[in-house]
Amino acid sequence: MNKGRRVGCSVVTTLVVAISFIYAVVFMSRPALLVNHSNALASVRILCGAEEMFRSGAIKDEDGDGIGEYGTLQELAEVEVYTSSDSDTTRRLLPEELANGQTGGYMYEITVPASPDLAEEFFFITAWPCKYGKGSALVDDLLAQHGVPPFGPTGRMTFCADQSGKVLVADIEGAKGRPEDVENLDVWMTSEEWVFGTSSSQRPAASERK
Ligand SMILES: [Ca+2]
Repeated sequence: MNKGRRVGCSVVTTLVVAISFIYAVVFMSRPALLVNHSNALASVRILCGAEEMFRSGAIKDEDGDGIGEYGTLQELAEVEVYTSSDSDTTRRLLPEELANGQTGGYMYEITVPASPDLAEEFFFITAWPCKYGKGSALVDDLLAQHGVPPFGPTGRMTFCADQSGKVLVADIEGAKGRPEDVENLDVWMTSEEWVFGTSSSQRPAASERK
């Protein structure tokens, strides 16, 4: 009788642990993924601003026409700026991890046309999750504290932006964004639509989104 009760208690304890783990994975992890998404959106915006600074400063002007070209991530990463107008101290234009193309569970890539004429007008940024899914970054954080490699996804959404400065967001199963993909209005939302949850029927027409 006692043995049966102990077995019963063991089963209940196992169930409680399992339910707690599932709860942690499904619910508590969401804020962690939201943090990754939020950081990725902010980082794409930082890169858009860095591109405008890079171009307006004509840091790269391969055709020598006085009009700057947009830069790749590596070119942006090499730029140093003064910390203030009356200081000789400089810092990198981009945070080091972002300059390396991977931070906060996301990877980053900037594409610039090879032709200087076109590189004066166009760039394309994309950020995509290192590991796609809807699960837990929080659990990975906890495991990492005990030296266990991460196993869970780091993000769900892919982000894109171009010289317009508008950031588009979509769940494309972890793929990196491509310029030809962002034409698909059924998939991509503007960052404002994504953040505020605007329904597709309220989306602006294609011409207004460009
Ligand atoms: Ca030029």
